[in-house]
Parts: sequence; C-alpha cells; structure tokens
Amino acid sequence: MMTTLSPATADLDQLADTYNEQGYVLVKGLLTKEEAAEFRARSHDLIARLDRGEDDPTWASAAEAAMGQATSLQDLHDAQFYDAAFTRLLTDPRFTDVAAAVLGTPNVQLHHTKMFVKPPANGSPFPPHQDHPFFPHTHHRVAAAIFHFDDAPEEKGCVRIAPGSHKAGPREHDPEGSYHLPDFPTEELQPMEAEAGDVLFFTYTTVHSSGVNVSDEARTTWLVQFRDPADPPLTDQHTHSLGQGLILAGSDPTGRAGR
Ligand SMILES: O=C(O)CCC(=O)C(=O)O
Repeated sequence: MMTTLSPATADLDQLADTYNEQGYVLVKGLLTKEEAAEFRARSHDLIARLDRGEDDPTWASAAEAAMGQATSLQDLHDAQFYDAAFTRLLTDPRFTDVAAAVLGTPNVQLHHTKMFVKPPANGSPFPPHQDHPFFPHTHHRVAAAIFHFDDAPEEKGCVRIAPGSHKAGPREHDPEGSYHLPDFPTEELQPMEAEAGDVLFFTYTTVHSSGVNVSDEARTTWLVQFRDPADPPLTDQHTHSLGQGLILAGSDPTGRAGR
C-alpha cells in the first residue's frame, strides 16, 4: 500500500528554512488520498473499539469561550500499540526525512502520539497554547507533526498557528491552571486549512490553537510529537507514553534510550 517517495534534499532544505523562520511548515500530500482514507478508517475503528469516552480531553474553558456550552472530543493515545499501520507510518521516510530536516539532525526520537476525532457539529476547540510547558526540554528541539486523514477546512476546526511566535521562546503559562495563553491576541492565529494527506509540522514553542468543528463531518488527525534524542527533558512530565524513546530515524548518540 505504501509508496515511499521522499522529498528531494533541496525541498527538505526549503521546508526546514520555512519551519525555522515561521515555526511551522505545512507539507502538502505527504500521504496519498488513498492512504489517508485508509488511515481515517483505521482511526475510526480504533476509536470505536478503544476510546470509552471516560476522559474527554476537551479544554472546558475553550469550549465555553467558543460555544458557550460543552463540546466533545474523542482521542486515543499510542495508536501504534494497537495497529501496525501506525507503527510503519512512524518510520516512513516521507515523514522521518521531514522530521529530521526540521530538527536539524538525522536522529529522530518518538515522544508520544495522540489521535483526535473531532465529532461533527460540536467538535472541541483548543485554546492558544505552546506544547513546551507539558514537556520542557533543554534545547527546545521538540516538534509535532499533525497527520490529516480527512480534509480540515476552517469549519471543521482546523489547527491555527501564530507564525513566528516560536521566536520569543517559552512563554509564561500558569502551572496551576490549564496551561493556555488567555491573553494571546487571537488575530495572530492563522487557520491552517489542510487536505487529507497533508502533514503540519510545528515546534513546541509555536503558539497554536484550533476551532470548533461545526461541519457535518468528523475531523480526523494523528499528532506525533518527536525530538532530537540529544535534547534531554528538563522534568519527568509526560514520560508515561508507550514507546517513548523509540528511534524513528538515525540513532541515539546518548545511549539514554529516552530516559
Ligand atoms: O488537533 C487540534 O485541533 C489541536 C491539538 C493541539 O493543539 C494539541 O494537542 O496540542
């Protein structure tokens, strides 16, 4: 099923330049439409079997602010432990070549994965935030890739990014509160409308959010958080994810195996 054509080196350099300048890069058509459709079906199957809806990860404050009422979000951590197609995707060179280029190292290490299905009509928004306070690292060489398995126009609650916001580095978040940035100017957040097969890469210091899915179709994504293995975590937050430390490309020069 998988075709593994990677972008040319020149393209990778350009993607890395955009990422370094803007704090994100949207890679169009990293997966074919057929592959995206297959991953969408597999994602919905896993969610139907494994997400018991007991711990809806919706940020209540964002839902209240956007809709004045509760919204809902289905999620599944560690999909690669339930379906080998996701394991293969983690080491697919079309992904790892871009991941290595944006990190600026041939070595790419898994941090964690999260599948989100934003249901139709009231799929949950995310408030402006950085990922940094959830798992701070020494050199900030940590990034996310959001795989889109179906189209994500604005009405489906696509991700929004504040271009260049990474340049100010980690921002003050309320550690007692919900880790979001309530005073961040929303006009700086630009919708990253995506099509099935597109992958959005961004650094963990880039401010991002997402809207409510008000459309009549679910939005299906898989977020892969990855890092340079030579960038040690500063705390023991978020170290529970299955497979954390797995080397997806290159090797681990530290011998720490992610610990
Ligand atoms: O998928 C989304 O809509 C946003 C996800 C996000 O911001 C996060 O998990 O940090």
